[in-house]
Amino acid sequence: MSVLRHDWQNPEIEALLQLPFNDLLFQAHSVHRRHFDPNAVQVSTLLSIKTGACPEDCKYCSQSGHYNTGLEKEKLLQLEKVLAEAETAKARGATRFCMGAAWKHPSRKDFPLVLEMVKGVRALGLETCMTLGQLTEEQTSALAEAGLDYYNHNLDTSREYYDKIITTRHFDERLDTLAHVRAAGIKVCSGGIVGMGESARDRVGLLRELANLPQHPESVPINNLVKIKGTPLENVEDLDPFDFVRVIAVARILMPASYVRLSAGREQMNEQLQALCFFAGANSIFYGDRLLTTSNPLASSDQALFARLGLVPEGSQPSALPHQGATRQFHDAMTAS
Ligand code: SAM
Ligand code: DTB
Ligand code: SF4
Repeated sequence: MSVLRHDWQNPEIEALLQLPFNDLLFQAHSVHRRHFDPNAVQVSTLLSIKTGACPEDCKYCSQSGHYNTGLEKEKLLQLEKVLAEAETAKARGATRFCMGAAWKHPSRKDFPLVLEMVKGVRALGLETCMTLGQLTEEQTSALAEAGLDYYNHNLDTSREYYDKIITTRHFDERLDTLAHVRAAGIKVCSGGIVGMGESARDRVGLLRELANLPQHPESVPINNLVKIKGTPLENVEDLDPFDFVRVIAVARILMPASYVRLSAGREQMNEQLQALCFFAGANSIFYGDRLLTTSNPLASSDQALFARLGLVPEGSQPSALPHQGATRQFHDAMTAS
């Protein structure tokens, strides 16, 4: 096992990002194998529990009230609807259910229902994750008491690039919420987005901030920007796909024991690119036809990809089973409902 470091410096990370591609992938994959079963992938399903009209101005987001993206807004969903979606996700083979709300922070009025959602989803035997924006210490403790397993709160980009992307909040406020989450004993899910016109130096900065947190996030989602019509980033230049793989690989090396999630943007990737990401150390995905407001690969395409690559969803059956059998079970579970 590698030692977990929290003192990474920019030049070291820059050097990793610039390694010849094969050297970088070999190093990342070696680290990956030392810490994880290289053929197991954690599978989460996402649901938007409150959609659109967000007061924040994140330039990438379909849900910001500052841009005209044509998105239909929705109030906070009813508990029954959320539980029904969670049951479907479970029947299809997901082990974690992630609920996202387009809020700057949860309101006093909505918070009790959010707590009920955590309890209800947990009672179904799923891990729970929420992403609700900024939290106070009191709210964080209440979520912990309700049994929340993970809180997703992304740093999104480097400190230096932050105000080019979001002006309605500060980078340090994100760190404050992450500290509350950690202190309350909830597992941390924090990552970022690439392909927003940032420089390689910004990618280094984002990765350094994540790796130098007092404790590495248990889960690190790496999102490739999904370009949304009507947002300021709708026409930003595509990131070289190999540079995306490099970010995954460096996240794996810096945070060897964390799950690295190949997150938004998979629909725009071919299977070969996704396979490279898995080789580079990605071991978690969002599974299901929708992310929050945009589409994700069809469940059937992911089943086929897993089968072709001999990947197995973590936690859905004993890992001792031969891959083909295990993959068939995953397929059966995923197509059951
Ligand atoms: N409102 C809360 C917040 O921002 O913390 C939670 C929901 S927000 C939609 C969760 C994350 O989704 C963002 O931090 C961002 O990383 C990711 N995201 C949003 N829009 C995206 C897009 N168009 N492409 C890629 N990732 C995106
Ligand atoms: C994360 O890092 N990515 C997810 C989840 N955490 C909440 C969200 C991706 C959103 C992609 C754009 C959309 O569907 O609106
Ligand atoms: Fe709101 Fe979150 Fe979208 Fe930013 S990323 S506009 S905070 S929903």
